[in-house]
Amino acid sequence: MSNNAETNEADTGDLTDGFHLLIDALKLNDLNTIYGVPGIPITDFGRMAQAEGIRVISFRHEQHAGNAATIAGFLTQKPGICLTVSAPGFLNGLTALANATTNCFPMILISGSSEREIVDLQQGDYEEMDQLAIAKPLCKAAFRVLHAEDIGIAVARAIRAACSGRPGGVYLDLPAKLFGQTMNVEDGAKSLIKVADPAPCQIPAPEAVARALEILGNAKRPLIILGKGAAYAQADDDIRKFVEQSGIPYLPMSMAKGLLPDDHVLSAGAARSLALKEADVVMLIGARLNWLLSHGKGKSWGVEPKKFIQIDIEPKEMDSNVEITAPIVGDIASSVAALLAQMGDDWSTPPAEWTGAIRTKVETNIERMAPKLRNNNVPMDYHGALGVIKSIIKERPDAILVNEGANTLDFARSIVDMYQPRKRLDVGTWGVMGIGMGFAIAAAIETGKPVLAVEGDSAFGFSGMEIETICRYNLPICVVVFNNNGIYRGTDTNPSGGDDVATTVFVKDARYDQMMEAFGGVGVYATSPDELSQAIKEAFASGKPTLVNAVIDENAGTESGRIGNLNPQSVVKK
Ligand code: OXT
Ligand code: ADP
Ligand code: MG
Repeated sequence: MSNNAETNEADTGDLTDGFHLLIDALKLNDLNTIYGVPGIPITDFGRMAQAEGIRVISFRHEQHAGNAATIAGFLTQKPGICLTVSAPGFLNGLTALANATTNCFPMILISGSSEREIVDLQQGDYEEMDQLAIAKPLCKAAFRVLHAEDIGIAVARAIRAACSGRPGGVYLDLPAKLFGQTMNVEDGAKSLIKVADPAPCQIPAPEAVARALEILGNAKRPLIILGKGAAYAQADDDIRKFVEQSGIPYLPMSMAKGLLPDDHVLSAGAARSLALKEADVVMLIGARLNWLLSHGKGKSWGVEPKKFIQIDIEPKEMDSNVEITAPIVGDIASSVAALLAQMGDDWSTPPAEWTGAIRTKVETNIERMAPKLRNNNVPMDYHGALGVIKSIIKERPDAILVNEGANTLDFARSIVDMYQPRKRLDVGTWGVMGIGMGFAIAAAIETGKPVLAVEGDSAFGFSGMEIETICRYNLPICVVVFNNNGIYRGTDTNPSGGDDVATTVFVKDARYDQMMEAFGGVGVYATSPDELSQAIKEAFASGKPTLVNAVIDENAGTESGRIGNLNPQSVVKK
């Protein structure tokens, strides 16, 4: 650390220091919100950032601050900033950093760290850890800054790494000593960089676009799959235009729901199995052929070989699971614009037999589900509870839906229609529990819209303490906990017959609503769909932090929701 004399001089304006250079570098790049947890060595940095007009949102645990930064990145295309203390705080933020990278969202984890000289000699410094080495494999890029004059460059590199190409997480390691280092104000200002064009367009090759259109145009049963990369790209109008002009049915991945409204005539969302099985040409736009799409092969893809077209900014994504016959490597906005430009007036929409078959299946599935959604059972089942949430989102399509759990997630995905882009935020590529409150907080802060977080009771438990954060910042968030007394179901029993409860079961009829009241928010105990509906509507109208404990039949769920098939089976019979 530099001495007090230098720090005082920094206040007079002759000198600046690491604290202020970092603040100025972030502000210069329009990064005006920080999500974090204070402590040594970044407490004063948080205070100074707040004093300088940055919004600093303090969490109860770094993982949720990190999740908030991650989803801020998805919503805004600017890297979300998470600030943590050294070693344990840094590690708490790491799950979110890795999750950001996995989901291709831009995020920067800035962590204070202990002194290099002591850490490198392993002499047992306060919170000693070689953080840079640990972060490296979990992010797109990791940088350590040792000199105040390099802060500008480091922030610029972090922004570029997070946003350009395939977006992802970046780690910035700032040893405590850096913050107090001083330099002349003018030189300091000159050392900062306003990043020009942080996510440069990647224009696809015209022949790649022509190849794709040729295959798509000749398909008998074409299908477009829209992924969260398409939602991230913010090319909403062109994507809609391309789908509509092509006349091709589309399947939205979970976080791409609402890119076109889910009740769009070309949506194949409610005919998922049929669409995947029967399509002969599949065009992926910002979606990977990972586990969520059964790697593009196997029984859910039917027997006939398919041709794949893929638009992705990451060339290495092509042929990762199956052959991609027509890769379009480029950013989605440029690629879709190029497709539209090259489509020509002679484009013929797919055979009515195909679009008709999809439509019929969609209508059958919707009709089959409709009566279940209208039930007013007590205790509620998933359909009854989500039926009212479906209606509420239809009335408030601008509201943001955060969703996690197993059954709570899977039922909500298929039941609750979305009407606008980037309004559904969920567990993403990893199926990770714990994103709930962090995502909800950032969604409220970044968009100013009402947020509805529909949470399994287990899922909620991962970030539940952050309802204090929600109350502290008085955010318009309504959390609905689907309380079925456990993970998947509340009915499991201990197979040994012993006194401990089953591994998946929680305290019966826990009152999550009272947790919210403890922090001054509104708590509601809802046993019927009508009560649930009323509680959410009141929360939206008042904008007050609310938690609705929605009592769900503990028998209603299934093991792992829709992905029970992923559980390994034992061959040992006991
Ligand atoms: O076409 P068909 O006929 O097949 O029908 C499909 C659609 O066409 C149709 N559909 C519709 N019908 C009518 N109307 C409409 N509008 C409509 N829309 C669609 O419905 C069906 C189904 O459609 P869907 O869902 O699109 O299709 P499908 O086949 O399911 O899609 C496949 C997938 C893979 C794309 C999809 O299932 C998917 O996206 N799945 C994601 C699953 C996921 O990520 N799950 C979370 C992880 S589970 C587990 O790991 C959990 N853990 C462990 C754990 C985790 N995850 N993380 C950490 C940090 N620690 C531990 C835990 C602890 S879950 C969990 C907690 C669970 O307990 P909770 O209390 O929180 O939750 P409850 O279960 O509620 O108790
Ligand atoms: P989903 O889970 O919805 O299927 P994925 O996260 O698997 O979506 O895939 C998103 C893909 O989108 C990633 O391969 C990523 O490289 C890509 N991507 C993200 N942003 C862009 C963009 N602006 N242009 C092109 N591709 C993008
Ligand atoms: Mg549950």
